Amino acid sequence: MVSIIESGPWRDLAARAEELKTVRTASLFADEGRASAFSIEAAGVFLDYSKNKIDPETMELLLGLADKADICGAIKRMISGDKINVTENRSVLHIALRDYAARTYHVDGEDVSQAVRLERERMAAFAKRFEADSLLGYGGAPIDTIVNIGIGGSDLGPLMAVEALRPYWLPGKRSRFVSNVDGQHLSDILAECDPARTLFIIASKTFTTQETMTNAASARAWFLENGGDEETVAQHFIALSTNEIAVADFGIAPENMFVFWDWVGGRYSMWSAIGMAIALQVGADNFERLLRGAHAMDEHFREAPIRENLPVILALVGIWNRNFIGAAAHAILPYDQHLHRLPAYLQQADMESNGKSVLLDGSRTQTGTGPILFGEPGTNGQHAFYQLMHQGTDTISADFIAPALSATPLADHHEKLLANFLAQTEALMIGRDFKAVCKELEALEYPADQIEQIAPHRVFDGDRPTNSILIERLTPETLGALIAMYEHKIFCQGVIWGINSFDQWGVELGKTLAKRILPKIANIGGEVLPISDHDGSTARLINRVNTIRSQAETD
Ligand code: G6Q
Repeated sequence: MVSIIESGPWRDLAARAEELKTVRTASLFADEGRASAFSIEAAGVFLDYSKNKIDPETMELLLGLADKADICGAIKRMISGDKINVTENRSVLHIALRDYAARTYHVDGEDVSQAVRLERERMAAFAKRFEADSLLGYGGAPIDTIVNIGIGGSDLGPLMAVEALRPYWLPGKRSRFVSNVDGQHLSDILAECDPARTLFIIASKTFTTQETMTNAASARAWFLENGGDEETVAQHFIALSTNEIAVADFGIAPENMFVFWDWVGGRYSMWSAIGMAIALQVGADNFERLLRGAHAMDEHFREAPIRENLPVILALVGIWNRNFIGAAAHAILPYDQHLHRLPAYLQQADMESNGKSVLLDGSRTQTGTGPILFGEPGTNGQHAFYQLMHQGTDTISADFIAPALSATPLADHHEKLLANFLAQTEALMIGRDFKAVCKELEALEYPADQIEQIAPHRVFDGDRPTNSILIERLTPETLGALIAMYEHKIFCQGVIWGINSFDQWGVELGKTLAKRILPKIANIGGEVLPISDHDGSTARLINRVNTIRSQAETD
């Protein structure tokens, strides 16, 4: 496989980046049409990417790169069910889960659309029963609390969306999420639950994940010890999974299982049965609105030419910043408190998808791939890590995301939030040079020697690349469109880098080693066994842990 970095567009982009080194992004706004030329809108999402150091020539080169990587062909291969996840020999068809255009999707020649529709209907029917208070617990009272037990892709999407859609929560219903194998996570949540009114959702694609199975078993034991019995488990436990045998082995009947399929990647699964917690917390109709929002972005993604294609453009700007401007980290900064789990969600979506060093043909990549993602809601981040973004030694690119209207307005809070959203991208681009700082300090009548001392610390280099992503308000539709936009962006970047965005072998080694170590951890007050076959550091740490545990008192 010829690496993309050997291609003409890649080399030309590298040369263009050199030429632009001495150009200030702000100066590019001499072209009055820049902001409108470098903006694009689709499915209720408006993207302004004009505060990146790009010009029309750069954009043409980036579009040439997309052509060279055959983005259009790759999109077609994905939606036609080709097994583009080559290392797991799987199709990648999360868009089928939210198709409302009556399209058909095929895996191994078999139409999967009908199965998707049926499962969507089963989910909606179940959610409607919950909403109508007709899901009853063992004592006859309606279930009002759901506890989603899952991790990674079986946790982050539902959790993020439930938080984002808080204004749509059904009154009197609440949801909790348990992911960590740390027993404190489950215990803390169980302490808030009434077993007679709680539904446990065991969300696991494989139904073998250690954390989830451990939490599920402990939740079941707690239920049985606190009023439930084997007969009433069926009223209080449902499973979301692809593994019917393991679900049955756990004791959950087929009618309490909602299925999805191996062509739905874990981190792309919130649109499937894995979204059950969302459907229960905001209602089946709002869950459908979420899926329809994603579908609208999908329609745009598959139909729009690449130069008018929002996810493609976002991907290209990201490639430019990552590979040619040198931004190895990318911040996700939602100016909406309800999106507070979006950075964590996208961290998985992006870093697990594109955190790869090997190309599809098995050779090592010669260029940077997925950036480090991090973020916090604005304005909180401004009082924490933005310092480094403004004045640190590394360039960090960022997506600033905001709704123009608040879902729950309060006094002038939203105006202040928006002012900060707008000011930060301006500040990051314009910066403040030494002369301007001196002038300011002179106006404040600072003595000359102090100005000399202080001024360098107050200089902002500027030219920090940002995207501004604006939506009218955060609704199920705009949330769906936003997430679909990011999914497609990640996919396009993976295509250009020539990597498989849909496997995650990098999480395997740690899991295997944890299994090996588990039997060596001493019981409280138990015997310490000699540790061998580990590196010196790990062996010593195990010994130290075991010494503490063996000397501790049992409760
Ligand atoms: C996502 C990953 C991973 C997965 C979890 C949970 O793409 O595959 O985060 O979602 O490991 O897996 P299960 O759903 O199988 O428990």
